Amino acid sequence: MPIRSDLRNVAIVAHVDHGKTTLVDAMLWQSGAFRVGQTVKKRVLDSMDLEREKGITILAKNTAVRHHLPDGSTVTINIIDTPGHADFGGEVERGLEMVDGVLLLVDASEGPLPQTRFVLRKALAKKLPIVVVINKVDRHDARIAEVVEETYELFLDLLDDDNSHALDFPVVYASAKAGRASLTPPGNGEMPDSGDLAPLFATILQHIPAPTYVDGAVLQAHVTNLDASPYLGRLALCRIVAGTLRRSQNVAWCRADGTIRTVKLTELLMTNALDREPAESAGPGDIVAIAGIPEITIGETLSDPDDPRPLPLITVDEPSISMTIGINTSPLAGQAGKNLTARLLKARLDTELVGNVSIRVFPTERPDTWEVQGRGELQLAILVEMMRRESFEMTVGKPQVVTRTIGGRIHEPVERLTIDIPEDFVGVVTQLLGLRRGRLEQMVNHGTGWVRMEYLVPARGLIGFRTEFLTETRGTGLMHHVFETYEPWAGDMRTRPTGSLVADRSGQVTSYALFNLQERGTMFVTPGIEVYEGMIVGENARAEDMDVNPTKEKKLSNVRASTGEELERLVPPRLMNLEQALEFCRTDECIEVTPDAVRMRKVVLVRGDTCARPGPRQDLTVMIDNGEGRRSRFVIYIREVSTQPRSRPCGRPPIRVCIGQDVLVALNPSVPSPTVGARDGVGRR
Ligand SMILES: Nc1nc2c(ncn2[C@@H]2O[C@H](COP(=O)(O)OP(=O)(O)OP(=O)(O)O)[C@@H](O)[C@H]2O)c(=O)[nH]1
Ligand SMILES: [Mg+2]
Repeated sequence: MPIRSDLRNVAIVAHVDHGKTTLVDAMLWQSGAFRVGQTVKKRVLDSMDLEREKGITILAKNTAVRHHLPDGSTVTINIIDTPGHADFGGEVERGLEMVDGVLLLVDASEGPLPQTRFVLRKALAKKLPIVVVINKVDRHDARIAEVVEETYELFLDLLDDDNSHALDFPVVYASAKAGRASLTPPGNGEMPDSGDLAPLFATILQHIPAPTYVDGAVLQAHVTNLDASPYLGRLALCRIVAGTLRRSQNVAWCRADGTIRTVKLTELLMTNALDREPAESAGPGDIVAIAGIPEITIGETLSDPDDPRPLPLITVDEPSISMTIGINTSPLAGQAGKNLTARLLKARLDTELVGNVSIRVFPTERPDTWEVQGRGELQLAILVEMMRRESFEMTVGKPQVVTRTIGGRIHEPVERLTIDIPEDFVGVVTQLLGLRRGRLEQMVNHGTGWVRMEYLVPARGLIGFRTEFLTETRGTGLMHHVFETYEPWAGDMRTRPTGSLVADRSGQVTSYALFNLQERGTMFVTPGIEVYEGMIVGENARAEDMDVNPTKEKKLSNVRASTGEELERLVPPRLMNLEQALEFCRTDECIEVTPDAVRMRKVVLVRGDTCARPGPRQDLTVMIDNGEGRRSRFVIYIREVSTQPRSRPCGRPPIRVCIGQDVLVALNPSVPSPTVGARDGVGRR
């Protein structure tokens, strides 16, 4: 078969922060993409605002470097930079569709971590050749030989007999930051012996195969990513699998739903460093961007109109976390954002679906709320954050795991969690994870005072775990997790041990009220801000919720007193960002997100002591009194309602309710306790 010896397509994959984007920078510099002295931002491919803010890659991006060989010829290397965070794993899976080999980066100090395992598994499943790059060899705590050993072990763990040849992977040692690489291991913390990345380029050319093709084959181009240009509209990024694609050509657009239409391309672009440049034609193996088909989506194929041959659609792992996104229903709605209606919200979620293959959107019982499923909390939080910046206002529900019924039993997602902590904290962390039904898989003591533990934990247990983990390890612990498998429902699990302080009226927070309330727990609000009934203003030190009045004013009297002392003693509030709020809230709580505020609130805001009239599938919040004055708030969702005639004057039929996921309680109105009072405002006595 003929090959495109002037071309290589390679993806860079790794765990988060192991230096992928930095390595792409170094490769661009070395190949002369920038002028000497030109100011180029660090991690130039992380071009989105949120990416620069958070310092992580969110979307996979491609670039092309021209590598000059000693004989004067040039090889184009298309590089796909992928995100390392587990929540964006869908981007990696898609990126692998475009390439013929991968660079697997491993941090010389941290070694392989959960996402290294995930991406390696995906690359091996596609039978892609792998070049291992041990990066950051300059780190003072580098342990190069051990990390190479651990990488071999990871390969052994993931390989089966028929692909054991993948063990012969080449290893390159690099410092992406310094733009240097070598084929022999440098000393720990020292620089690679070569002054530049030449050994890395040589290894890529030698080990990553050039694309092959069949002469005269029918055109097949696979759409693997989308982008937009202000002038050309939607761009589809395609890998040409076979044949030749020409500018302004008519192609058969083989759609995801099976239909085929002939369309005319308006533009054909090829990447050069950071720019896309117009091209006349592109051949097999090339990665191109095309314009002219506004509704094209990922996974579709462009083919020959006379003989269309669609390629298989791209499949990625199923989502494991879901949350609801609906219009803002709080009393303060409409004050900050411009996009408020359900129609706009739905349209925005639909656009997200087009470019983001790893999320799903489903309708709920409410016409103004949708269930959005994704890979993890961060992915969903980023979506909400982006919408917020586009002037949307929303109500966001607590993240939940996506369960599945397998063989008649409910199964839940389980994550592989890797933790690095100082030895002293092994006890507390074991205890924390025990409560969350974690199973210890492996524990390694590096002998440096740090311990690495590997757990399998139900994903449910990790929602809200990070804050507690950081508190318990005094901020020193590191944790990473990635989806592993589905397992039978593990049973009940303890969630947040504390209750909420809930505002019982609307108004402005006063420092006088806060001064009295701060003894009860941690406050989330500062004096002067607007609150409403049902809004969460703090965390109660006790387990139950408490209604409080944060707007109380000091009674004025004729006696002069200094208030200065009180102001000084006001404890600074804990101001929560979106991710912290998502971790904090419980099932009967949700979050109001507007362009300028994140407020936590109860799902049902107004408390009324009314009798419940259960309608079909109606959620309600009840207060259950334990008889000693302690009241707990539950959200109940009615699974079954008896159809008995209403004989009693109160007309309360016995209802079977399901609290949370799996506790079934029969509430019989003839039994005086527990007292049930609904907060949903229906069915007044
Ligand atoms: N000491 C040292 N630091 C490095 C090296 N390469 C990258 N870093 C640092 O590692 C951090 C993460 O680098 P990135 O390039 O953003 O990592 P990434 O793999 O692209 O991260 P994600 O895309 O978020 O997964 C940055 O602070 C870099 O400066 C290296 O060779 N040596
Ligand atoms: Mg990156």
